[in-house]
Amino acid sequence: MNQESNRKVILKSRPDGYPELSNFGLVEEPIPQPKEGEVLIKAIWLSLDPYMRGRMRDVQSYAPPVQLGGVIVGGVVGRVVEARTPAFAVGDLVVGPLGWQEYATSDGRNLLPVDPALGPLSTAVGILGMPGMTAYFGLLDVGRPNPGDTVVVSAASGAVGQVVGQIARIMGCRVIGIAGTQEKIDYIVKELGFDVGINYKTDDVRAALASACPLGIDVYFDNVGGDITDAVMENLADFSRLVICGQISQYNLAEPALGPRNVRLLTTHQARMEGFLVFQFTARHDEGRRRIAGWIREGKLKYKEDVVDGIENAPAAFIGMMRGENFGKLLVKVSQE
Ligand code: NAP
Ligand code: FER
Repeated sequence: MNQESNRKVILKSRPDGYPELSNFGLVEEPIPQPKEGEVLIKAIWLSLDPYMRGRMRDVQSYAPPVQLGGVIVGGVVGRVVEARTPAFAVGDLVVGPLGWQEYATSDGRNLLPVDPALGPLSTAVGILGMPGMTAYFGLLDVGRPNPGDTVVVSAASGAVGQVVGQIARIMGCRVIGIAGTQEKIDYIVKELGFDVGINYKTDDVRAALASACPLGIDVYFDNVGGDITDAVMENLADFSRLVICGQISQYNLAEPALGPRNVRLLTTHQARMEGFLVFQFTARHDEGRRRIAGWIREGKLKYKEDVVDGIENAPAAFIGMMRGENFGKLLVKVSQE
């Protein structure tokens, strides 16, 4: 590779349904020069996350869409390689929304320091970063599990789901995970200690939930939506909490699917359904990070990462995640630490 260039992945066209390689472009440009007051950062780890699919649509949500020809958004752990501000020094490790590229400049306002003592650098965009905070605050603050509760989580082996299930176990809950392959089911049950795993591609999810949750489901942490969520709603306990974290089964549909079709069951069970964004808890992320790092140190919490090498492979890896091909937190290793 030519060390004097910056390779970046841009949005060439907006996906119609599932994203395809032709929606992405790889361009090579000179490394950007930091202005006075800015730093230049060399990316080490790029996080690939489902929310990026939403930003590829021409729709305003909590954030604006990626422009055609623009670099795709993404969280990055990197190292400061040039500093034109006293606020940073060359060698500093930082995390921020720097996008799918090898180098980026920043005025520092969107950067946070990374403490390498808390864990490997990659965890700053994984279990100690956005997905870990999503699991921690979504489960504890929105789901409010009590000891002895039955907790169900979908996309259970993924970046968020694997953490949700393990924290629920730490809180003294029974945990049922739903995932898409036997290998993922074996992992969450045998390695992570989930009580039951349900393979939604081969099992009858309704029947499996009814048999695994005879007293009903107290907390559902929803990462997927669609028919899995309908099946959960048919097995609720009274006063249950449905945490709407994500709806990945809907992200690649040209038209949204009908549903949920049984909202009346929220009335029957006096249940509460609540959406949340990880950012609403930003002021408390240090608390989440400290507790998660503590559980990892005590051996109570494990995490699995799925690493792809090279920025040029980010599009294929992202497309794969939308099809369930990732196994754990999906990361791109952009350069050596
Ligand atoms: P992930 O679980 O590591 O990867 C996505 C997984 O979703 C895939 O591996 C696949 O696993 C599953 N999946 C894909 N298509 C599916 C379908 N049609 N039906 C059922 N499962 C499907 O991703 P993540 O980063 O942890 O994100 C999980 C969810 O959390 C996403 O919905 C995401 O949007 C949401 N999220 C929300 C927030 C927030 O602030 N609210 C923050 C972060 C993430 P299987 O093989 O098991 O199908
Ligand atoms: C995500 C899915 C959806 C996410 C954010 C959203 C931060 C927000 C969607 C919207 O505002 O429409 O994984 O992660």
